[in-house]
Amino acid sequence: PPVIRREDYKPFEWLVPEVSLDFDLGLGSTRVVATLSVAPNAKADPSTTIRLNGDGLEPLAVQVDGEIVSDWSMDGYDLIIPLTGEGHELRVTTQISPAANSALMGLFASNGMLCTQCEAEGFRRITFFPDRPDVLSTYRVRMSGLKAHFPVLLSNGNLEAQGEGEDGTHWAEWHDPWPKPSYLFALVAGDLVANSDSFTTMSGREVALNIYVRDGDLPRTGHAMESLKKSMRWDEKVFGREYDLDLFNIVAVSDFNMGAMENKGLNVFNTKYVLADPDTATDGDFDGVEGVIAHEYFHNWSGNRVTCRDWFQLSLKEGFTVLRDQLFSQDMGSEPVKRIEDVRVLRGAQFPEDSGPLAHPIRPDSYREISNFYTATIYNKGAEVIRMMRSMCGEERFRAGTDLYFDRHDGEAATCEDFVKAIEDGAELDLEQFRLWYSQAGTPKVSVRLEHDGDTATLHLSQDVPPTPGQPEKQPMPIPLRIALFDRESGKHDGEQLITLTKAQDSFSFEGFATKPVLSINRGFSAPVVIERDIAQDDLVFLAAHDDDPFARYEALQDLVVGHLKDVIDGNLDDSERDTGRQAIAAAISAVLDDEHIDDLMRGEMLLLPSEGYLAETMLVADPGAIHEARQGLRAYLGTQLEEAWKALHQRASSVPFSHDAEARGARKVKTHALAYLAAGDVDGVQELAWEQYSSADNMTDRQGALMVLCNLDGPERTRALLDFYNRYKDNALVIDKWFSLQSMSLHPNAIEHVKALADHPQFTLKNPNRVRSLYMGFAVNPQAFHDASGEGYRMIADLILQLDPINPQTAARFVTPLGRWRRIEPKRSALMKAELEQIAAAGDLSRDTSEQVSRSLG
Ligand code: BAL
Ligand code: ZN
Repeated sequence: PPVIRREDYKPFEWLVPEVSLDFDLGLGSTRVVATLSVAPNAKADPSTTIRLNGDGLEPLAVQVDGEIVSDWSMDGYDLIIPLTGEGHELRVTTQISPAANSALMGLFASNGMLCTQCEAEGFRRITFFPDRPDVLSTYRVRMSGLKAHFPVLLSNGNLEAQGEGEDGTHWAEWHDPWPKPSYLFALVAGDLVANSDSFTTMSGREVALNIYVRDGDLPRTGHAMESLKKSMRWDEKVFGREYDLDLFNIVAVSDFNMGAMENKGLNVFNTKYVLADPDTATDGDFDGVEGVIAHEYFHNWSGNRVTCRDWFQLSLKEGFTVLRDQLFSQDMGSEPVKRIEDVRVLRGAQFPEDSGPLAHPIRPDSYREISNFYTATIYNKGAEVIRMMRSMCGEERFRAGTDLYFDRHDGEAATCEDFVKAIEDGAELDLEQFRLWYSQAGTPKVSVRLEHDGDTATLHLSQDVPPTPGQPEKQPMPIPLRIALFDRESGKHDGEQLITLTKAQDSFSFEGFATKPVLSINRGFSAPVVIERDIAQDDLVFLAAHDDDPFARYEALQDLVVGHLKDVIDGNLDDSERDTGRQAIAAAISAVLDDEHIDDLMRGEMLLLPSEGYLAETMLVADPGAIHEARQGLRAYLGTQLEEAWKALHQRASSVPFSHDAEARGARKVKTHALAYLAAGDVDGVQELAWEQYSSADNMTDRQGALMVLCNLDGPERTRALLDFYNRYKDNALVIDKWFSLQSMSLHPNAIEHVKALADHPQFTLKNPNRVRSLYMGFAVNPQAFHDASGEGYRMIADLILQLDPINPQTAARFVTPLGRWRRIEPKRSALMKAELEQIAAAGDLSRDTSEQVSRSLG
């Protein structure tokens, strides 16, 4: 497939101010008549033809200004129509088969309903169109279909007319007054019911809100509706953004590649991010719904009113919107806990991406298939980059910058550079060097050394931005670091400072320290970098107990554990040194358990050991077997060493009655952590305790937590609980997804066999992305099973990719990433991983999605 380059951008030769679409709907066959008003674009080179993108379409009829024409031609899948003069009206008829659309891009069928997904390039699977985000049009949509099959007919904007047709059909006409790119078009037709509510905007306008779901799901939509209203209010208060239509619709669909989609006035959601009640959704699921509802709603300004000029600018809307949803969730719940969770996601998904073969800048320079660039880098690192700007100028000035950005570019298709310039002008912040964060890939490493002499403490910093594919040499970046220097005696500091490292190396001196202070650095994770600090274990213990920045405190404990486990894995410790290290960790964890100044939500974060993936990421070449053994060894030690404390914690937490408040949520979080430690230590009676938690649970958080623990064990309670869970929830697809993933993520020694058997389960299907991810993503992130020394785990993922690619290439390509880590894995496993990638590459007939990821991974 050809490479598309950012530097080749040219505006489209034609404007398309108005589009009218007429759909004759059917699951097996839908006829689409698209009418486009076009006019030459004065800002582009003149052209005597117009290129309309298509993907697998055949033009059944082409009309120009009302006349059938036949001088059109096809260039690959694109339709080329000769055009002269000024304005024209083009009309093209196509016929598509939604039921046959297993890729779930364009118009597809899901459980008898029809639904669209157009971002990034799905609209061209519906009709011929200049399918690029810088072509903005107003849309008028007419659809008709059998009323019995499709009682609800929805599209973007406002419903303008509806009526009954012949032979049991009915029709509806929608009009969206806001010009938009084709990727924001949406249509839904199905048998749906709505949770309806309303919201009064800050200027007093009444907006009707509807969340459409299948009949039985209505009772699980309350949390999504509350989240929507909170998001609308928050965006007014914090960013000054008011909603701009009289109607906001959300539709939940069970077959969906993404989490959700921000189509103008008609968001389409994966059911996973809409449906929640305490019996079927965990606290984490509730947070997921709130965060994704907010994210899609916030896109109405950051994405829809101001959209992207081209797909290289994807982070313009995604990075900014992720930051906005993160800030929202921080305000709705616990700020430090949300920050820790967000950093965990960044480190778990983005850092490995940035240090592997798929590394790319947040504004990429080239791609073959844009679907492959909906990445943690574009989204999560993109958010971190904008968060740094906000930290450097403060909230108020940042708001002045975003106000200017929205004012300046409202109704436009903008670039990342436009955003940076608006922040620069509005917030009065010099971002000249900072622009490197947009162009350079790779996670900077910052080496830190604190020196003390007389009454001066000197901080020596150096940075290294590692080479990444296509970028062998890097320039130093501005790295804003929030720091504090603690007095060892008092446990206090004289205030936090923000220093910015702009050079490869620099030193910063601080006066007035009679004794060497303890350095707390990158507080709040102020920069998305790896800190390599030369720090004594005692100082980490001090910070883990005393740091007043919750993130830095969490980080100190993590670093303490990482340092110890790396020493164990490298064989640096004799038995007694290992015991000393373990004891220091146990003491630090014990202090966390006893600390009355932190709540249970935060305690839960502090009790989580760094993941095996994160540990692997800290090593140049990782041995997954050794990492697993060392980490499990420590968990078992902590389980037995602190047995009484875990039991006491479990008992205390179990006495807190169910509610959604922070105390009860915190209690649920630490309860399962306590159970998991007791299970790791294999203490007497743990299976019974887990069964007790499972069977007495009055909510999914406790039930799933207990089942997760039981899944790792081998005993009758495991089988009993899995069977009970299945029978209890067999009609709820989202909960059955949990049942699949708990087993595929399990530490059970037979996890591979279990996954193979589950692939043949009657409820498993490759057609539903949630189900595929629940079984196989769970497996791919299960280090023990995926990295089984036999290579069987790698083969299973490779086989899956080949089987799934013809069905759903976008989802299949996502599974290449875990195999792409081969260069960073010990030689034996590495060779097995690479061989699987080569096997896939040799298969031929791969989708553009999968072939791009495989060739980058091998390249
Ligand atoms: N725009 C694709 C889905 C999302 O990021 O909201
Ligand atoms: Zn988004």
